[in-house]
Amino acid sequence: MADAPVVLCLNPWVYDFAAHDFFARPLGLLYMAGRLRAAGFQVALLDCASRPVAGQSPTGRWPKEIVPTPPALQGVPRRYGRYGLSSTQVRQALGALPRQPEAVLVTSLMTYWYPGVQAAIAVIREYFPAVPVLLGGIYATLVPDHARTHSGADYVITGPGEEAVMAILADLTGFGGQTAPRSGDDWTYPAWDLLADHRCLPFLTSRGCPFDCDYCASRLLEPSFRRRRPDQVLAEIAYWHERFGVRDVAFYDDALLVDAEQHLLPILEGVVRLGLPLRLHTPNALHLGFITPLVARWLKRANFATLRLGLETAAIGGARRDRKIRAGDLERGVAALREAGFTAAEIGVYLLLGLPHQEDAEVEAAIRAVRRVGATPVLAQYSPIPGTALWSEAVQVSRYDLAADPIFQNNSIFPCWPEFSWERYTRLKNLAAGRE
Ligand code: B12
Repeated sequence: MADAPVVLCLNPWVYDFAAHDFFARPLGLLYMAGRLRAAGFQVALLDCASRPVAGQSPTGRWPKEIVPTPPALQGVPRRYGRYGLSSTQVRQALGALPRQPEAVLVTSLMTYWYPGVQAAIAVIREYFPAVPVLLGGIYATLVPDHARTHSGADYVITGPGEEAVMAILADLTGFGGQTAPRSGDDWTYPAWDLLADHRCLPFLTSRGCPFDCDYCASRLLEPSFRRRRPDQVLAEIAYWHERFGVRDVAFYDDALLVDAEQHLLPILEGVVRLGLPLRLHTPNALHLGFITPLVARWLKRANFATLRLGLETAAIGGARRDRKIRAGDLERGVAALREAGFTAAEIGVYLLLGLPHQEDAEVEAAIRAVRRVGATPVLAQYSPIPGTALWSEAVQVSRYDLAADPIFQNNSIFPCWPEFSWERYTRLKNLAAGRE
């Protein structure tokens, strides 16, 4: 295998005003790395957005280094920073690679984190000026023209990148790769073993979402809804548990509970049957309408430690933008979870804040409704996303030229409020936290 081409897979830094590692792992890049390895390439990983491994918590603060605020965001009363490894640590890791890679694969996440992509690619250029850089991921998919012009990558690839990368690498390296051994349902495991940190396994039991909510980009990223077989899911979780003793599994699925009796419940039954000592987490929201008493009991039995439910647009009593919430879903879903033994503190309900034309009264009513039913409101600031149904309204109301620069899609600056207001934000945050 010594002659197989080396591919460096790189997860850039996070550049933002605020960022918290809430089970954040570069799963897309790990999937790419898994596929490349299965095809015979040698793969190295550099995760610039990693945190020190010390300590037990799979979530927490990233080290932050203050960097100059981008000119377009001058005036925002917050400190801009680079989150993750220091520049020296990244340089050391690049210098320590046993040989120059034949190609570098860079992933991307939030559209407005592109300064991290640019910075990472610039460092790669210093070390390996002639090595082709391929960029993919969420930023590359949602704003490809911007990525082509501004990222510094040689290739910008949109959408699920497995097939495209194989073709480009075959072209660049002349290495056809071996046929990847396919599992029964065609999902090669992500190369999670390459991460230094095995505290948390990011996990997908499905790709895509059958819903199409106005604010969400899921359909643009993955047009079809595909699920793995429950036995395959279980086999993968058991595999990682056996190999690394993983305790925390964070599901990234956009629609984990759809058709639960055929999908999630058999998975959870298996987790319980095998006696796997896991804590399960859903940092990405669950659909409230699918939480029946049976589902709630299984979530409890299988030891879900972090539950986030999506109420999202907070339009209690009004029909707005959310294709997946019906009247009564909040009450019924939370009642089922409470009945199953979850406490109010354990049931977090995401409420989107900062939507175009959203009145504070709407958010306040939703916060109170969530508290009343016995759950905990969690405010999630809205990030406008090109290509979504809500985009044109967001562009219209924003005080920034949202389409001109994805930097303005940053949720921390409340791009769809008439102005940034700490006072307004703090008041709603306090209300959500029960500090009225
Ligand atoms: C899991 C998730 C999270 C996790 C963390 C994820 C992480 N790794 O850090 C959590 C829950 C923490 C999170 C938080 C947030 N998220 Co989020 N999240 C997601 C979610 C559901 C899945 C991302 C994922 O890992 N997918 C699985 C992998 C396998 O897919 P992938 O990364 O796209 O990779 C594939 C392709 O892109 C491509 N690819 C990837 N890399 C590469 C590289 C190369 C070279 C190539 C060729 C191809 C390629 O191939 C891969 C395999 O097919 C997406 C929605 C979605 N469906 O994608 C939203 C999403 C990315 N999040 C979004 C938002 C808004 C947020 C929040 C701001 C929400 C909020 N208001 O609080 C926060 C901010 C986070 C922060 N830290 O500050 C938005 C993006 C907004 C934007 N402007 O870009 C999305 C798109 C959801 C939406 N609303 O539409 N998120």
